[in-house]
This record gives sequence, C-alpha cells and structure tokens, in this order.
Amino acid sequence: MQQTLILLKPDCVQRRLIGNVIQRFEQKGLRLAGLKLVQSSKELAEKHYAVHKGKPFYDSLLSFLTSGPTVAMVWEGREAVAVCRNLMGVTDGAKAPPGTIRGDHALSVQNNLIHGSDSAENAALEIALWFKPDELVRSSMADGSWVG
Ligand code: DAT
Ligand code: MG
Repeated sequence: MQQTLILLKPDCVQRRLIGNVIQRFEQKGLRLAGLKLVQSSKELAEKHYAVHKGKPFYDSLLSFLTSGPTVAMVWEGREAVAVCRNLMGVTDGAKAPPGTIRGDHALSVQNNLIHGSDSAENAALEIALWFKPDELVRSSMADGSWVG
C-alpha cells in the first residue's frame, strides 16, 4: 500500500474545482488518509518546492502557492503515486490529455491546479512536511476487498 501527497493549489480552490478533483480520486478507488485546508507560509512553500530553487519560475511559483488557501491531502492505495500522476496529466495544462485533471481544466504551466508527489521517497518527505502524524487516519474501506 503506497501513500502520496496531493495539493489542490490556490487556483483549484478559487475556481471551485475541489469537489470535481476529489471525486476522481475517490472513484479510482484510492483511500483518503488526511485532508485539510492550509494557507501556506512562504517557508512551507520554499521547503515544498526546494528542488526548483534557482529556476527562472521559482519566485513566481512561491507567490502562486502562497496566494490563497491550498487543500492538502494524503491518498493511499496500490501504486498511489503513479496512479495520481496519471490522473493529473503532465505539467503543462495545454499538453495534458483530455480526461486528466489538468487536461480537462488547465491551460497554464504554472497554474495547473494540482501537485502530486513524483516518487514514494518524495511522498514520504512531502507528507511529513504538510501533515503531523496524528493528522493522518488509518482505516479500511468497506469495499476494500472489491477495489483491491
Ligand atoms: P509537476 O507539478 O508536474 O510535478 P514540476 O515538479 O516539474 O511539475 O514543477 C513544479 C511546478 O512548477 C509545476 O506544477 C508548475 C511549475 N512549473 C514547472 N515548470 C515550469 C515552467 N517552465 N514555467 C513556469 N512554471 C513551471
Ligand atoms: Mg513535481
């Protein structure tokens, strides 16, 4: 069972797409292990996007992530990291295929609605950055043996 960090970034919240996106993860069969609305500080945004420090879009990216509330979530399930990345679509909304979250709702590269961890290792680091251990809930789903 794998976990991944998903952020519904400020554009997703402002465009009232929270329910639309969460429905996709639920319908896929993933389990929600953590959920909260966060006003990201500059410090949190810097830590989250540390890998992009020095790139031309870094300052703009930090301003964007701190510009309003973000929904932070932990989803888990079989191959959760790759499954979520596939549901999201590629980074550039203009290139993301129809049927994906970005493909259906994003045109921008920066304002692309959603973040998803890109590896199990990064997922563990990012979950620890956004959630305290007692904010995550362990449980099983009633249909777990059917969904797999
Ligand atoms: P992803 O979010 O698909 O994992 P990433 O980790 O390469 O993409 O980049 C993090 C975010 O930074 C991305 O969601 C949007 C922004 N970004 C990436 N490349 C960019 C670029 N060339 N210009 C502007 N923003 C960019
Ligand atoms: Mg990334």
